[in-house]
Amino acid sequence: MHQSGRKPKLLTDYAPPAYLIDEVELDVALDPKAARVASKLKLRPNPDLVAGARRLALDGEGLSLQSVALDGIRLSREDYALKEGSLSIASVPAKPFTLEIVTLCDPEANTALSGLYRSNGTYCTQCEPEGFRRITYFIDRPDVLAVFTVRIEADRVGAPVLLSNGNLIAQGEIEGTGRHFAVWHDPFPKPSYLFALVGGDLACVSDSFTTASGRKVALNIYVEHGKEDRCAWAMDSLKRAMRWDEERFGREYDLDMFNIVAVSDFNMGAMENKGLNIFNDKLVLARPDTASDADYASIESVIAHEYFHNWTGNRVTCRDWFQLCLKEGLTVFRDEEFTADTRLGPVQRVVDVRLLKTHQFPEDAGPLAHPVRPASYIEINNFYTSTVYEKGAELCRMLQTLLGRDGFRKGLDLYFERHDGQAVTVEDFVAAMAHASGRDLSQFMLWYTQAGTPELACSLDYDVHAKTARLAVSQVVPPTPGQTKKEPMLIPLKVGLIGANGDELPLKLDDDTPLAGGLLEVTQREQVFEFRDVPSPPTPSLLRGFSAPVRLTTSLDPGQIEFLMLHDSDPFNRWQAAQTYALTLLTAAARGKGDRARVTDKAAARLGQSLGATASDAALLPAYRAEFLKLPSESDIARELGRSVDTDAVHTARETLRAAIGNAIREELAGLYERAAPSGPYSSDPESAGRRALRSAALDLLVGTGEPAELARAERHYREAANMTDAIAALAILSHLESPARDRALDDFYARWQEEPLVLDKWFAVQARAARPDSVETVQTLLSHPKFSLKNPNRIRALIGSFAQANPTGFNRADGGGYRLLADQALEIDRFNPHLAARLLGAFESWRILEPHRQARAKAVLEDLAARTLSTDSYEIVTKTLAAG
Ligand code: 0A1
Ligand code: ZN
Repeated sequence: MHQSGRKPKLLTDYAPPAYLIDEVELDVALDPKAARVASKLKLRPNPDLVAGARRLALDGEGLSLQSVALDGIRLSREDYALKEGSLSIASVPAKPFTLEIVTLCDPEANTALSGLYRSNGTYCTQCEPEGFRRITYFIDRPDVLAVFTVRIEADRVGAPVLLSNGNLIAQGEIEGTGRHFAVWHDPFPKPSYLFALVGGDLACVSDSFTTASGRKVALNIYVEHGKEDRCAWAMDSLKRAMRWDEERFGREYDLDMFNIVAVSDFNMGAMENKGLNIFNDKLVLARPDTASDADYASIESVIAHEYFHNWTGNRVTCRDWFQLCLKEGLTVFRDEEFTADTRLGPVQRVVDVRLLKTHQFPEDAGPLAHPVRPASYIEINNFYTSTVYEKGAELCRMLQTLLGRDGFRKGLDLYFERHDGQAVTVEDFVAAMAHASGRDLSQFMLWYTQAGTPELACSLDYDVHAKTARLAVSQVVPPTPGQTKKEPMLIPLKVGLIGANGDELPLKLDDDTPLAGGLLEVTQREQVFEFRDVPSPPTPSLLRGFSAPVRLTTSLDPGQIEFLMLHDSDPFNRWQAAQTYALTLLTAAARGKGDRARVTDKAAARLGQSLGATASDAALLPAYRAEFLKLPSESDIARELGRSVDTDAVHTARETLRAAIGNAIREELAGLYERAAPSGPYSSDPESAGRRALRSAALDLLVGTGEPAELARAERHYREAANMTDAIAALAILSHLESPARDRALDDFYARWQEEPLVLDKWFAVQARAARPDSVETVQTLLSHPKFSLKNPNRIRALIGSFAQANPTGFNRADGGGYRLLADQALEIDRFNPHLAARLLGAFESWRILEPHRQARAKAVLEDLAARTLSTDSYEIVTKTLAAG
């Protein structure tokens, strides 16, 4: 590995490109081992730069160069230099010129799945962030925008379908060769990372969409033959997303055609290439018997996410990769809003915050913490993180909270008006928001540059005589790697004061106008807000709707939390109160030893009663009620403990509370379970999905009692399941147990689904996640299962990823066996797919919060990894994970 490739790149080193490329003509002859790419580039010196040295450098990786010609004249070997990673031409004209380059690449040998590769025989591409340079020599950076025309030719039988970005402008046979061609033209200038090409023998499901202005757009989803009956949900989601973006943000689709291709080998979820989205098939294919409600939900949000990128990412793109959150944070925010508006309402916030806390909070608290806009990176592939995506979305949400929905929309309109067709920065985005609203957002910019989750402490004092309630707020942003000193942030803090009878009290600060929306703006390290005319001692509801991504501590006592859990009118905070109450019991139990490790039956019963009351309240949405029955996860408890975590003690604490609640409200849960039984055929609508979620959550608590009758209920649930949601829910519950019922269900599932890769992934995943003493051995054995293969990323993630990321007791087993297993597998995967290996190694990020014994085991394995030959990707993760102390 070149040491130079390991030098951090810095945001402050940004310099505009010396040359621009206005037009690209690509001629791609597909071949499994030697795909020939002829490119014709129209270049010109960047007019924004003072004329300097006329040296041109193009990026290229793993290419076999056949020829280079400048303005029609073939260059000889002395005219250019070829180093690993670049092709440079010492002297080029000071005016526009044409470069023609012919290269070969080997799609079949491309196991990194970046550039042009094959998935089950289909040719496909992945160019974000730096894959285009593995297809041809180019100025492969997002601020070089060109108009692409692409001719593809391939064997007619092997690849009857030929696709690229934009609109199809020609196609035909190449007589006497058995080959054919297609020509695609994309009128919108785009950076190379949005290029895509597909060639294969695929089936197509078609539909159409008429835009608000009356243009008809052809919609196509391409899948492997035989999978056509699993595309309806993706297509439906796409059409709803297109309509919603018109209605909510005034954004219309802009080409005549929108194509989606599902492939089975893909490093991530999906990719927003202009007019030709390429998807991991897991995020397209769904049928009630093969996909769960969770799969339906992911498909809907990722289809929407990639579609929304057409404006936030493609029409307006990023100047450089440090600005990744500009497109990702904003697009995640948009897809979250889409699901909230059209499907889940307030439940969406619970789902999003749970995800944020599970993945982003640990990242922000650990050695890999980085600002939403990082200032340096070694390998950009490592920055497709929860901080950039999910925390990035929270920043957009805070802007919307601060400016109001209309203000945010005006800001976004101005952003599109100013920057359509440009590659821009976070500053440009925030400036549009500031100008449209007339607000100074300079303090807000700290959210993009300071890493770490702010800690917000709130306490409320009531003065009976003055009838005032004083809310004292203080904020601390903890130090993170490379950032020891932090400035106070602008934190939107939504609050409410609740009277003893459950009524909302008016919020009056200095004058008589009640505080709009309960929104306070915290801007200083210490601040006091005094509410006047408060008739009686109130219970404060703080950080409503999770109005900022902070860790909140309050002075609330258990009685007040219990009160909020039953009476808060803010649905998010009502749910949060239940979680907080449970977490207080769980952390106390996990910290204790021996008898103190027990959750008292009395406390558990109280919690159970409150949870049961909400879960049974038919006036609430079933999906919302289900969220109450889901106890905090083991990773929630570990995060809350923050240090000296013993994952076995965490597991025991949670199992104890689960059993105690199950016993305390068993009858109520059984009643809920019965009442939520399915009626009629499967439907993915939120009401039906919510009922299934409620029923499974009740089942989980019932089985937690250990009663044989409840185990039998779970087995029945599995046997009678008429859809994948119910089958997998029962299988997951059974998977943790030591019982013939578990083995029967697993065997049955395997027998039924062994030939369906996406469903079989669930079988691997459910076993990898099972919290059992032998889980390391189980995973080890499954690694040699005939159906396991390191060839397919979904299979790797299902087994190894699920184990490392979703099985805290197994992965953190006290003898270090889980760490060793992950390290060995990651080392092997690193040789052929560094991006995937590095992502798996991210599972070590929280090792410093463990108790000393486990820490020592993890450290030894990490040090061993650091001493091996690693890809740049894995090197960055391993060294940073070890470094910060
Ligand atoms: N832009 C895509 C995510 C993505 C990133 C990298 C990839 O390959 C290395 C693929 C997809 C999205 O946000 O959906
Ligand atoms: Zn995205």
